[in-house]
Amino acid sequence: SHKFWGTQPVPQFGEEAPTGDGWIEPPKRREEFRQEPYPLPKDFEWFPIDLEDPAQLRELYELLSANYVEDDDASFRFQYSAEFLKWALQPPGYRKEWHVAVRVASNKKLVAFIAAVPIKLRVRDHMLNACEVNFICVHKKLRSKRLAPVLIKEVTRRCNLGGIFQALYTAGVVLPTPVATCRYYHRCLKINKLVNIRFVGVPQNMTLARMIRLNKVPERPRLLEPQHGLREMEDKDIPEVTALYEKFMKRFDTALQFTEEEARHHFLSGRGTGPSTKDSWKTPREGQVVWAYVVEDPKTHKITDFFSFYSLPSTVIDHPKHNLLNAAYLMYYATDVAFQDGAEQSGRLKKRLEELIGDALVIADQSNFDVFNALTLMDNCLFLQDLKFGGGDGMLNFYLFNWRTSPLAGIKAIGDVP
Ligand code: YNC
Ligand code: MG
Repeated sequence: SHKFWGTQPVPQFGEEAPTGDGWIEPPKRREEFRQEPYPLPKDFEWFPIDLEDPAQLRELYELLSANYVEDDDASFRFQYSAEFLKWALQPPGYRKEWHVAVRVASNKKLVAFIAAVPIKLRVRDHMLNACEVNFICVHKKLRSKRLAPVLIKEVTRRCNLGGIFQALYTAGVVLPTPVATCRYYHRCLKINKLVNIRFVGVPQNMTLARMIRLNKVPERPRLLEPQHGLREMEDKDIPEVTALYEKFMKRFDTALQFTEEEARHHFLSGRGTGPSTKDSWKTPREGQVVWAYVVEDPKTHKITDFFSFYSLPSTVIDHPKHNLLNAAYLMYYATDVAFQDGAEQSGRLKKRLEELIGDALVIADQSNFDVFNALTLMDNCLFLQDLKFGGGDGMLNFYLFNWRTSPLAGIKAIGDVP
């Protein structure tokens, strides 16, 4: 029943579990791929969008703001900022020709988009030079006309011409065939507003006042006290952070691999402008997309832990008072407690992660986020429940293109909090 996905090099539903890991279609030489862009329906043309041009970046922002992902009952729609789009689409080594746009030939209006960025992905013991595909969007008026398969084939062709044959992508919808499925969890911060916009309801046996009290977070990050050593991540931390990240992520079946340059991009380049002040943890910078903190051991000056989160607001659709839901999303974190013998079994890892992510919640709360979101992956299931995250309706499916592997229990603890 999947007219398009049935033709693609992805595991099909009902196929036998693979016995080994590897490609589905073998790599080919550049000359063997189609050299010209796929044809578009008449009236449309491919457009080499240039995100360095503020006007074109603005057009992309507007297309996505009005037409990108909504929740199931069309109450909220992602509103990626222009700064976020630049940060996500221009990592080190990005290729401009992998930002694929479609516009109406007559009036040049932007109506569809898809993008790939280069990544280095470890799946079990294979290192893949791959790409991550994201931001597929077709204008609402052009839906169900089979434009999406053309976008996907075109971005695939361009990646193939660049010598890339595997991809990672995520989607809320179920397609053939997820390698992992995670659930979204939400830590409510601004209860009044979240109830007001119906992001959450007040449970039967609860009052609003009690709900507010139960969800209150401290006013100051606990680890910010000098004896603990929490501070904003700085450029000089990047070598240690990159090494700590890599060692921490070895514990999982799959992970992105970052060079120092890439880590610098992911953790520091989205930080916006403006000085780093003592109070910067409660005053976001102009255009800030990413928040990144380290714990520096006050005695040894070693970086022992870090965490990061990013800002991704959603439009509140058709609400008289509020038009924006300010959401923070947990990104990467690591702690050297994980390398101590028996840290997981003894509960020491859980305790440390509760301290770290608990402080991330305080910083997000002070920076005026309404909600803090996290997925059931990595070690998140250790702290979600006790830090008062609640399970949401949203699921996120992870997919690999042209790579076979058995299901990744390694995007760890898939499924619900125990
Ligand atoms: C989706 N999200 O199943 P079949 S996530 C992939 N990802 O094909 P039409 C999708 N495929 O089932 P529409 C998909 N959603 O017949 C639908 N499809 O085989 C498949 N929404 O095409 C669908 N963004 O053009 C069906 O559908 C075929 O007009 C139908 O367009 C779909 O970015 C879409 O949710 C999603 O803008 C563009 O609904 C549109 O509905 C829309 O008739 C709102 O398409 C925004 C939205 C999805 C966000 C994301 C990840 C994208 C991954 C794409 C796959 C990449 C593969 C790897 C390529 C590189 C390889 C290398 C090397
Ligand atoms: Mg379509």
